[in-house]
Amino acid sequence: MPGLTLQDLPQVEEFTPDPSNIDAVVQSLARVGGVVIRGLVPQAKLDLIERDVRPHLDADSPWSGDFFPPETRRAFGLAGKSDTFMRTIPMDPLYQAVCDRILKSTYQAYTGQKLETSVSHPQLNNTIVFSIGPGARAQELHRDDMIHHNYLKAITADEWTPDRETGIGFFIAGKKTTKANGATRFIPGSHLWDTLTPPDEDLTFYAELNPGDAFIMLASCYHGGSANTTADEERLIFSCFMTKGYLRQEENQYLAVPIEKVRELPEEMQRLIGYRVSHPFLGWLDLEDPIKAVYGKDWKKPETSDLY
Ligand SMILES: O=C(O)CCC(=O)C(=O)O
Ligand SMILES: [Fe+2]
Repeated sequence: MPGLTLQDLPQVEEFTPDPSNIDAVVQSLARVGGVVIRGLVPQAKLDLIERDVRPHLDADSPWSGDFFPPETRRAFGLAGKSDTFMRTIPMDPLYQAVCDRILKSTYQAYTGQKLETSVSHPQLNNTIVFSIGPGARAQELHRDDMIHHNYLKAITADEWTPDRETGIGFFIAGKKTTKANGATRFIPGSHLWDTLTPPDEDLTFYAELNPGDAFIMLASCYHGGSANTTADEERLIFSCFMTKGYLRQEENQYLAVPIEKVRELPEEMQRLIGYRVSHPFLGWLDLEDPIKAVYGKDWKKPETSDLY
């Protein structure tokens, strides 16, 4: 975007996690593409999540490609590894409300002369904990909606509608994140750009967060992890994405979470990670609700199977 500076772009807004902020958060995402939520997760919860994930971070080995710097350690498949992570991050009520507003899809289609209305609920796309150590270089700016081949045309903020979006990211600071230790940077308003407009490093805003603060971002925004230029600070981020119910999940939940672990989860979480039909007709098992795989022979077949 030649000639533009960060001042010309929409200003990033901050909110508290109060549920009454949902409308304002959605409006802000529509205009800016990213919002900061202050004070979402208390320190005691962060400590519990860290205790669950630290052994997995320690066991991770350096990434061999160049998408992540080698100083990055990650933990994945969190639905099978940390109940506190799942309840606190993906299932956060404000985040879920935002995902419902933007990613829930209602579709109408004729079957014969009958107009059927089907609802597809958002589902978990991925779970990642990042620990990024001193000396890590910056990650290239990218849009996570590339995974879904989401070609977009340039529009104005007034023209934005939720159907443009394929995913919403949620990044919670497990430790203080600053520009110096590699805070996620993103280009405000870049969700309104044409997909084939390249990113511009001069237009980035750094989402600097205190422990427990959150950054919510549309997957269509240019963003990336930044360089950790400190001598001794770890940047610890607890993250997930949600996606539309009819798109393929980035992290394969059916393989990432052993079925024995899935059986231990509350039904709400089983549904969230993908054990549900996206209406109409997507994801069935024997033309029935895939949750039957979780309950095995204890599963009670409903009287009428509704796949619309
Ligand atoms: O490290 C970060 O803050 C962001 C990471 C990221 O964007 C990614 O891995 O896709
Ligand atoms: Fe990303």
